[in-house]
Amino acid sequence: MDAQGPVFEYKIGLLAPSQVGKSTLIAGLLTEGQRLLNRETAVQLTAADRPTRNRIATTDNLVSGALKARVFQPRLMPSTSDPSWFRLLLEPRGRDLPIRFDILDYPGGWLENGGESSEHEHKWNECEAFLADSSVLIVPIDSVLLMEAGAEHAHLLTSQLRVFQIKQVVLRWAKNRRERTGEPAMVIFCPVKCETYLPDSGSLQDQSAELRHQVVDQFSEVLESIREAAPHASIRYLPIDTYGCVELVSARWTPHADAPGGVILVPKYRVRPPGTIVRKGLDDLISLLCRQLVDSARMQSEQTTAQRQATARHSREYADLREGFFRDLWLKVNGERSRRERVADDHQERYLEAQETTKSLIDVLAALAERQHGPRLHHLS
Ligand SMILES: Nc1nc2c(ncn2[C@@H]2O[C@H](COP(=O)(O)OP(=O)(O)O)[C@@H](O)[C@H]2O)c(=O)[nH]1
Ligand SMILES: [Mg+2]
Repeated sequence: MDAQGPVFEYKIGLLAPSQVGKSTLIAGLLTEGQRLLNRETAVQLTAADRPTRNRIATTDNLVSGALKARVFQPRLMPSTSDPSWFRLLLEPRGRDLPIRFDILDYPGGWLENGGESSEHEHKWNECEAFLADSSVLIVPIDSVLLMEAGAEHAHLLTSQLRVFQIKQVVLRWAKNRRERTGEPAMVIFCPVKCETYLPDSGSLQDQSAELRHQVVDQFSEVLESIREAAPHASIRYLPIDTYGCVELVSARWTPHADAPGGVILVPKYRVRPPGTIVRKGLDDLISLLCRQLVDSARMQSEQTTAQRQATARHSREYADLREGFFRDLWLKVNGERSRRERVADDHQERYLEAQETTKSLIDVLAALAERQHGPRLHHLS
């Protein structure tokens, strides 16, 4: 908290190798967040700075344009080349009470092998520190890879999903969280590119159970590590379509020198007319994040309120303290008594401010809690 009012800040980390859909997911999060929150609830979501606004606009234009032109290629988005921080503000309407969350995007290749140069390695170390310190970890998972690998290539899945690398980061995060049990701790497993497998995106077949089974199977050791190292952490499963209006036509294994096993799975899509984005699951992701972060802000604010209440009581007692006739007279004459009273008034005011903040956050939580989540969200612990 500072002089301009309370600012609550949280970190959100994404964990996925390259080309899974991290950058698209972040851009979709703000676009969808604005649509959802501006319509439904007592809070609004905005980009906190210009770089965030610009990056989201670029991604949104690129994706919408390609879909309108019906040219959807799997490698449409330019690869992320540097770490970038997306800063979003969640604000209760009409109140100066911003909750800021920073989302880190980085080249997925760094998670795979730490980068190719010492400069990359240095930057990746910074990213790892951010990830370890995040309140929430989102793990986007390539559904096409999980579902279309086929028996012949099934043995490549674990290495292509980079399960080991993800487990390393998650372990460090979990140990960190265990030391700070008063802070939020949540991991969300988000299969992406799952338009073809879930019936609510227009797919004729329902393979949602199989998709979930595959995720739990492939990431079972990661799940175990979290439960062991940070038992208080919540684990959620939430499949997401960032496009929704595309359909998988085929997926073929093609030679690729850098990939584990020397091959990658290349999907081909068809755009469903009229080519407008129908995002799925992102609304639940936003609700999850908002509730988790507002709830943490509430806990933090309650602590501050309690501390300030104690301070206010203490300074009031000191201001009212009688120290004997002559001493009291002296305190009055030299202005010390009124100085103590001013301090006590000041502390009382700061206490009331914190109490007001807590109350506002509780109101926001109540508003957020009214929204029911969709059928895609599941608890994994
Ligand atoms: N079908 C489908 N493709 C997606 C989805 N999200 C991302 N993609 C594709 O995956 C590619 C990689 O996405 P990107 O966000 O750049 O991944 P990053 O490397 O993890 O940041 C993009 O070019 C998109 O074509 C999705 O929800 N559905
Ligand atoms: Mg990227």
